[in-house]
Amino acid sequence: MRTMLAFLAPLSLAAFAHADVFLYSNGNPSPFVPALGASPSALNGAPAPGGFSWSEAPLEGAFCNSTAGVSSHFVSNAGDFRITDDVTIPAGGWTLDSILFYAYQPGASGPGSPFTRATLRIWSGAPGDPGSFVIWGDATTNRLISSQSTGIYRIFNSITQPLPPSPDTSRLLWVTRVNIGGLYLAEGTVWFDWQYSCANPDRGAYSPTVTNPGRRGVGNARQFRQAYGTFSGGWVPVRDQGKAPQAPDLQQDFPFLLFGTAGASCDPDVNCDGGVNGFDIEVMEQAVNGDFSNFCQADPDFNHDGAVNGFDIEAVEQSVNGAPCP
Ligand SMILES: [Ca+2]
Ligand SMILES: [Ca+2]
Ligand SMILES: [Ca+2]
Ligand SMILES: [Ca+2]
Repeated sequence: MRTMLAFLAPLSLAAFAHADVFLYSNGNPSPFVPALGASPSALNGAPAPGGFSWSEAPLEGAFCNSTAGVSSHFVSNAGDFRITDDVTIPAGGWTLDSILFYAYQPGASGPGSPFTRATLRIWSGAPGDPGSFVIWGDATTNRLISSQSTGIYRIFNSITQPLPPSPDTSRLLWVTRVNIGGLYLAEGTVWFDWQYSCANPDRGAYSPTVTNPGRRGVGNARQFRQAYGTFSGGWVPVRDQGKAPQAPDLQQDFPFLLFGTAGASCDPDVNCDGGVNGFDIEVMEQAVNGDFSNFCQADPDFNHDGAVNGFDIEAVEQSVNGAPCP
C-alpha cells in the first residue's frame, strides 16, 4: 500500500495540468473555427486548389465587402499599424494560454511564414477611448509562438459588379499563435491589440475582417495609424467601404481564437523549472517582494484576489503541498 502511494504521489501533480481548449472564436459560434468563411468554391463557382479553401469578401444583398485585409504591421520607416478588437469574458473568467490571429502578405505562399514577430497588449477598454488602459502586455515584446499556413486563400468578392476579380492564390492566410502564458482574466470586456513584424521589413501584414457568408458584418474593431498629413495619429474605426459605390460603410470585427481554460487555473511551478517544490514557494515570495527574475508566469496574483501579497505565497505553498488550485 505504501509503495502504491509512492507511485501515486507524483501522478497527483497531473491534477495541476489544466486541460487547455479553444474557448472562443470571434465572429463564429464554433470556438475552434475562425470566422474566415472558408469554402471550397467561390461565389462565381471557381473551385479552390486541391486541399485549399477560399475566404471570400462576403456579399449581403446587392453589396459586398471590398477590403481583403487591414494593415496590421510594424513598418520601420513608413507608419506603424496595430489593430484591436474586443471580447466579453463570461462569469468565472478565463485563464488564457494563447490567442490565434489571421493575416496574409501578398505573394507570401511559404513554406515559411512571412511573419517573424507579434506583439500583444490587453486593454481595460477600447484603445483610444478616454480611461482605457493597458492591463497586460506591451508593444515591444515578441510573443509569437508559431505561424503556419491555414490552407485558406483570401480573395475579393468574385461576382459583385463592376469588374469582379477572378479568385487567385496570392493571399495565403497564416494563423499566428501569440503567447499569453496563463493570464487569468475575470468576467468583463477586454480589448486585444496586436501587431505583426515581417521577415521582410518592407512588406506588410494584412488582417481579414470577420467573414461569414451572406453578412457584411457590423463590429467595433479599430486600427492604430501613425501621424501622417493632417492626421495626428491614433485609433480609427475599421470600416469596409463596400462595393458597389452606394454600399454603406460598415465597421468590422477581426477573427481570432482564444485558447486556455474556463475559470481560474493554476500551475504551482511558478519558476517553470518542471518541478513543484520549495523553490516555487521561494520564487513566489521573491515576486511578492518585487523580484520577478525567477518568476515565469503571466500573472503573479496566484490566488486571483486582485492583490499580490503574502496570501499568494501561502496559496503556492498549499498547492505545492497538494491542495487544489485557489
Ligand atoms: Ca468586436
Ligand atoms: Ca461605401
Ligand atoms: Ca518549480
Ligand atoms: Ca493574490
